[in-house]
Amino acid sequence: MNLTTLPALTVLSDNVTIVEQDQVKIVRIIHDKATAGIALHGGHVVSYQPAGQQDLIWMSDNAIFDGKAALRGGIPVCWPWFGRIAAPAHGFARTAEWELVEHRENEHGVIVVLGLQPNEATFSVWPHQFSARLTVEIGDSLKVTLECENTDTQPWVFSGALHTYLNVGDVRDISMSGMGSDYIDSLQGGQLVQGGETLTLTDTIDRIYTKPDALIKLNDPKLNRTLSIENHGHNSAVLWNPWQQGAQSMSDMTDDGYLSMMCIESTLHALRIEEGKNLQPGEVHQLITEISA
Ligand code: TA6
Repeated sequence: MNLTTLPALTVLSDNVTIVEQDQVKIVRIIHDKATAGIALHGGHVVSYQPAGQQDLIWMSDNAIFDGKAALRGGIPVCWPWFGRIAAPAHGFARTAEWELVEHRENEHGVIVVLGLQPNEATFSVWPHQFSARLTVEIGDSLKVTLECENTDTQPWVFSGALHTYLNVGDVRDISMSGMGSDYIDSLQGGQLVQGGETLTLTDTIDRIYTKPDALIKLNDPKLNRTLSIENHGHNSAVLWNPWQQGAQSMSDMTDDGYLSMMCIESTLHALRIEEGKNLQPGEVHQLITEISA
């Protein structure tokens, strides 16, 4: 996503400005190392472009920036659950309004921290006290840390994902490794399957890899680069591409949008809401993804 042409609404520092795409405010970072954008709507990274590279992050040409819908593309923050095990799908964090908490910069890059606190809307779908922080480190790599703290007096359970849409030259040409061989196939009713160690694609995929390495690699011959995706605090890696039929069914994706994206997600997966990770009062969990070319 090209953010450089948007006029600055607020200048926060030499490297950090606030811009607006339709109804969505975006923290824009322009630094010698990289340009990037993080929407306050959803705490959603919409772009990360290291100097001299094409964007590592894919955004749909038809993404809806109305300040209500979840953005199609970028890094949706799925929390406090992943998937359709409760409503709304993928939790409320990706459609909530996050607050800019702080920004810092030096010659190595910029760090932006957003925060999300409970309110009436979150409480109506998930009656728990929490504090969430999203730390986005922009430099030679993009590191995103979702930290959630149980500020309640009772334990609660959660799941989630950093649902990264990676920008690729042609999804039919890429190969991936490091996701392991065992996966739950969401397209086959949750069947457990054992696949190969390297993956190439010819059709739609929606898989929860249950024993991924910390480092997943995506080789992209068309863009002549290899992406590294290093995840922590997860229990699985979800790989998703809707392919043509899926893209056609989504109003916020162009029919051929699936060709230039691949989702590799740092995921804390749970089959049922009550099977999520338990967090005691005062306890903190970090879910991390770090992406570089
Ligand atoms: O992470 C994969 C997935 O859960 C798929 O099942 C697919 O539906 C995708 O996320 C997108 O979900 P969304 O709610 O953003 O349309």
